[in-house]
Amino acid sequence: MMHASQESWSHDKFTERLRTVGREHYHDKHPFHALMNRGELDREQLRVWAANRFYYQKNIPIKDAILLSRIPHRDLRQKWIQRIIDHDGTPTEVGGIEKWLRLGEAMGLSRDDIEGDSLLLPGVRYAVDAYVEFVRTRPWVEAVASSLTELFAPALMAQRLSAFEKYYTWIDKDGLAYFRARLTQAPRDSEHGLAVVLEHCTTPEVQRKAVAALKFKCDLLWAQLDALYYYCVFSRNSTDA
Ligand code: AHQ
Repeated sequence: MMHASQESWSHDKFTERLRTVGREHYHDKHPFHALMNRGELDREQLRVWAANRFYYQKNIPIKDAILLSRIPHRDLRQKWIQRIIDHDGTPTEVGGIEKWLRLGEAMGLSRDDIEGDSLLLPGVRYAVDAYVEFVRTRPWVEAVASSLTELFAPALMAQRLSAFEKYYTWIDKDGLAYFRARLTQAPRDSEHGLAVVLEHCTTPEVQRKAVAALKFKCDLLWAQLDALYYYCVFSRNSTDA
C-alpha cells in the first residue's frame, strides 16, 4: 500500500533498513545454530543437518541460473554467472556442491545418502522450494535482494569454522573447505548484490519490496532450522553420541 508521504530512502538509510532485517531475523540467532556453535550436536544430528543443508546448496545454482535468465543487464549477468561456477565448479575446478558432498563424507554420510535426499525433512524441502519459486516469479531485483542474507554470513561462517575445529574434531579438517571458501565468496557476492539493489531500487515501493524480500529469505532460512531443531531435539532417540 503506497502512502503519499513515502519518499525514497537514501542509500545509507536503505542499507540500514536491510541490515536491520539481518540483525533481527538472520538465522545465526536460531537455537539450532546456538547448539552447533556450543559443540552440543552429536554425530547423527550433524549428519542430518549436513544432508538437509545439501538440498539448499544444490538449489543455489539452480536459483542463480533462473535469476541469471531474468536479469536484463549484460554487465550484471557477467558478474552473477560467477555464483553458478562457484557452486557447480568446472571440469578442472571443484565447486561448492562437491565440497559439501566431501563435508558429508567426512561426517560419515555416503554420497548416495546426501544426493538421494533420503534424510530430507519436509520443512527443509518446502522452504528451499519456496526460495527457488520466489526467484522464478518475483521481479528480478527482489530476487537479488533476497540473496543479501549473505551480508550476515561471514561472521556465522567464522563462528561455525571455529566451532567445528574446536568441538567436532572427529570431522576431517579437509571437510571444512566449503566454509573456508565462503569466507571470501560471501562478502564478494553480498557487496555486489547490495550495490545492485541500491542502484536499481529507486522508488519507495520497490525499496520496501526489497526489504520484504530479505525478510522472506531470513524466514525460509529460519524455517529450515526449525525443521531440523524439531527433528534433532524432539522427535528421535539419539543413538550415536
Ligand atoms: O553457503 C551458502 C550459500 O552459497 C549461499 C548463497 C546465498 C544466496 O544466494 O541466497 N545464500 C547462501 C547461504 C549459504 N550458507 C548459509 C549458511 O548458514 O551456511 C547462509 C546462506 C545465506 O546467508 O543466505
